[in-house]
Amino acid sequence: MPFSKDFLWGGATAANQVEGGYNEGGKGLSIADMLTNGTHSSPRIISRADEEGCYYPNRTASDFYHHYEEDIRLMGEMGFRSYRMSIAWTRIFPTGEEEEPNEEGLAFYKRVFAKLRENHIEPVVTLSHYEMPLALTEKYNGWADRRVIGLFLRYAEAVFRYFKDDVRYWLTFNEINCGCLPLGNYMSLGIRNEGTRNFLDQKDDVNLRYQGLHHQLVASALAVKAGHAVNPDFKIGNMIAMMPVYPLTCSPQDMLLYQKNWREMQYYCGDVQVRGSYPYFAEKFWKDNNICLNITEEDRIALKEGTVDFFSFSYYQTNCVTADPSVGTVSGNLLGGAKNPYLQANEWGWQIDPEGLRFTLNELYSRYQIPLMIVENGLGAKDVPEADGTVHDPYRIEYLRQHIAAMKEAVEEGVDLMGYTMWGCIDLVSASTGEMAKRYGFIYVDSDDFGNGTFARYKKDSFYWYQKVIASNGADLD
Ligand code: BGP
Repeated sequence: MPFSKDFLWGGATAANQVEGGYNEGGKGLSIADMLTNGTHSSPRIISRADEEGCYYPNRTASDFYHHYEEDIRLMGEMGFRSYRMSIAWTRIFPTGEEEEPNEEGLAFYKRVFAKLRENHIEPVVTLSHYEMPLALTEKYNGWADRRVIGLFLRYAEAVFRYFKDDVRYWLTFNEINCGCLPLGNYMSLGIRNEGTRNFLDQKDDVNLRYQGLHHQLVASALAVKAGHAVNPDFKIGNMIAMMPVYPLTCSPQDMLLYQKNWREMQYYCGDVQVRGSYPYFAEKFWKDNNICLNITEEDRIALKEGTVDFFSFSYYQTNCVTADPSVGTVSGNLLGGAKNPYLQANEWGWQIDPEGLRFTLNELYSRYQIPLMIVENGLGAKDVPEADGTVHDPYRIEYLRQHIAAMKEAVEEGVDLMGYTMWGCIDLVSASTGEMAKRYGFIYVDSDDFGNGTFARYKKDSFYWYQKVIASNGADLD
């Protein structure tokens, strides 16, 4: 078998999309708590005040906060060896500026980690997954302000110390390269420029955004260093949204566009986090885009000293790039692109491409030569439960089967892959649309887009399928 016997098979979620309990246990408001629900055709609204007639789905989410024991037991039943989750910064430092951490928040995660241990599941913990304290957005305009680096470190060090013996695998920022896109202003960087309301169409100050991203990259590096000082056995990774593109044709123009996209979207952040400095093409990129960054000597040292132990990424789909403006477009995770005539898309227009995962694994491994981990991959679909709660989801099984088969090929080719955590292992709120109806889980949660339902959990067909995959260590994909 290509997979090692300790391969980290599992699932992934994020606090803001699964926990709920947004005002319990001393938790402060996060930026995700201020997002209304939307759909594929009507965007989420970023709203400072609670607006009449609006629903804020992340506040209730899947109510993991009250169901974590049952949820982890179900993960254990599937045979999970790992569970990628995030800690909500606002449960530990409600406004981000308290001197001492919130004991109740620490205690909640302590119970979660104990339950995981009981079920022989290794936590893989993201420090920041799209939910910084709202207070930091309001006071500092999020990561635009350098002072947020220190506040983040205070939080990171508190959880590193407190969970020193509970967690071994950490990720710093979820999809940090989301800051390379205007969409990343609010969701990833907590920046809300005057006049922004529409989540998909934000006011953008490109210079401020890249400065904010620089602050995050420095904070990530400082956190890696701080984590290793707390426990030298910690394995700390980065997390990149892989949004691979192909040239639509073999025209040299398309080929150059393809290379430009890989540099600016896929490699810009990873190069800093793995190699410890900005890549050679950054200077020209900044110049072309009128970006003038404040990078101090201390920043450069921090980046050098805080390189990651492993490289983790999300992968859902691929797109094409072309110099021909008449070609039709499709959506994608964070970024859409030109339609690929060889691929089918899901209901939200994301093009399904298992071979692209094999390609991506090889590209990343040949560039970085450090262990890789796939920490998000999965299919969002509208599941229709039977009267007794059973869900037949052959489409999900097929998607996962093909992606795991592609991953296996890459491992056979020599890629060093540590693990695979399927995204949204339990149904949760979609980040892009705020819908519950865009379901990813092996476990169905009885709740609709407005939080109506019993929140009872049901096993889908894919639950039993994944159980077999893990038990056979990836040999049985039928
Ligand atoms: C990634 C995010 C996740 C998750 C996933 C699926 O970009 O890291 O938080 O939500 O995409 O996207 P969506 O929820 O929009 O379907």
